[in-house]
Amino acid sequence: MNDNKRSLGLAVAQMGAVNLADTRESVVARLMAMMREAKSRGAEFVVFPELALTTFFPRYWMSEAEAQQRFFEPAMPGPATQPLFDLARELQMGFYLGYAELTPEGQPFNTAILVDRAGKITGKYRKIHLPGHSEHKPEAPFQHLEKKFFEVGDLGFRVFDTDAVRMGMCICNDRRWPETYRVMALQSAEVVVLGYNTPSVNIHWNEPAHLRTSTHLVSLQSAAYQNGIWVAAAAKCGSEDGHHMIGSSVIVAPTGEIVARALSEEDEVICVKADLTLGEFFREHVFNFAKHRRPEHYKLITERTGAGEPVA
Ligand code: CDV
Repeated sequence: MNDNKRSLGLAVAQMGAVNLADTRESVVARLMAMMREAKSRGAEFVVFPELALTTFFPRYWMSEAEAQQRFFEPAMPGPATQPLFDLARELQMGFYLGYAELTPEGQPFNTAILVDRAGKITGKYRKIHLPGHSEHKPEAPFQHLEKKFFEVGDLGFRVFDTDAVRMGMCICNDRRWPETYRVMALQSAEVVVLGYNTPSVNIHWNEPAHLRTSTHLVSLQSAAYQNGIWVAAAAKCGSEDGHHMIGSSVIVAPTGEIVARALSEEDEVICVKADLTLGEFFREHVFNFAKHRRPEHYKLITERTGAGEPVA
């Protein structure tokens, strides 16, 4: 028995649909209710979804100006979100929140923040792997306009020491890319948190529906194991004005095992006591980076973007 075990009460607050007609205030009330539930179940940190404050608006064709006026936050916290920060301080609860950020210079980003138990923002991440397209696809059942509405994130994959835990963040599509986690694991991340909105239908090819969930899970499980980290992922899911998105919010241990998984496609809190020493075993042995990595043989990863010819 290791008496020096460090642990974190880690919760994921999955959200059911946020429809176009829903106000920021009603969404924040839902987030606050789940924060209270997470606290009552022993959590010290709760993960909310990507673009948690609004419907997943990149599915709708509109101008950038209209999107920014309706769906972006020029300030964080702002009048509608301040109560969430106040509650975090009252409950001594940290959180991750995804939202559409409009900077004072007018730059639009798909952003996530880390907030500590004092209600202070301790970290910010802007989504790097933006999926979808920028042109109108009138033939598609819906749009995926992240490349139109957001700029590529400019903050890199950083980690943050928040309430004595080293945390990294990413957002939705980032979770499918191994580079995302490895860059954070090389900064000794212990936990990576993320939110997602994954439509059940792929507008680019006739993807079998079950693959949307299985590729989501396999990405998170392999990332957790290969980097010796906890991964906690929060969905916004269910049917938003008739557009269905997958659920299956999970918390994955450094063993690669799913230790908690949402059952519903509604607002639902899942919670574990995460043993932060568990990852050390993997990082000291099979994935001892300092001992076994061979970066001199990984050069193509940073030299090439797309696949090309064999190297001589
Ligand atoms: N919001 C996302 O980034 N969604 C992508 C979809 C488009 C595949 C995802 O990876 O889940």
